[in-house]
Amino acid sequence: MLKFYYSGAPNPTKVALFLEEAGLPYEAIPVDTRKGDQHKPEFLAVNPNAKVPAIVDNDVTVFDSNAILLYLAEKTGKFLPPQGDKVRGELLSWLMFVASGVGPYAGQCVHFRHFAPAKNEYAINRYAYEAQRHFAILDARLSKRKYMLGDTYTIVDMDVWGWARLIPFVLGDAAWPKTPHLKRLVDEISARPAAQRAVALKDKHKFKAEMDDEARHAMFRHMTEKVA
Ligand SMILES: N[C@@H](CCC(=O)N[C@@H](CS)C(=O)NCC(=O)O)C(=O)O
Repeated sequence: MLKFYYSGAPNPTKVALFLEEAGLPYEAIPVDTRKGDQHKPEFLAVNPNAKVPAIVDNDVTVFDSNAILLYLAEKTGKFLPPQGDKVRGELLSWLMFVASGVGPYAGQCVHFRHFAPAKNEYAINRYAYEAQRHFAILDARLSKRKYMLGDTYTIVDMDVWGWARLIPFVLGDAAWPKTPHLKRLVDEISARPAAQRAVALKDKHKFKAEMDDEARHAMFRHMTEKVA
């Protein structure tokens, strides 16, 4: 059975959404990143980048949520747009846009707003600005079409949902009114039974909740290792 290495964080949750939507049987294997499970040799053999999500599907190992979504969609033929080079170009572009822009900027915004040991206004504003800018680009696209690639619900929408549903945590409660079309998509997906099961998956395991010294050591290693 497909092994799914996960936590309740945004990137694993989008893969959980696909697995639930597609009805694929899977074994959920918790990786408690606040306890340092991501650095254990058995997990590094699956993902040398020490991050969730990752999957092992027989002899195929895939890490990075965006790669996993594309792999699973192509394997099952589910949640892909209609055939055609034009829409294939759009699929790849928007997946990479989320992978290289939305995810990293939203993630760094969360880090500097909520977890960095000292308030750094420059870093907070830079990442908030970029996260907001990326979300606004998604919003503009969704102002003209139901889903990211048109009329069909695809892996790009799942990818977008993973981070966009956390906009209040990323940017603050005042952010939602700035991206109403994105909120419309998030609300629609969040209401789906598969999304509710994906979000509830984290409750099947008791993940560590405290962001204490052990968690900071596991997740923010730069705090104890000087590079420059
Ligand atoms: N590009 C990767 C990023 C994965 C990632 O940052 N995962 C986070 C959870 S959302 C993680 O494992 N954090 C633990 C750590 O940084 O130690 C993806 O999209 O899967």
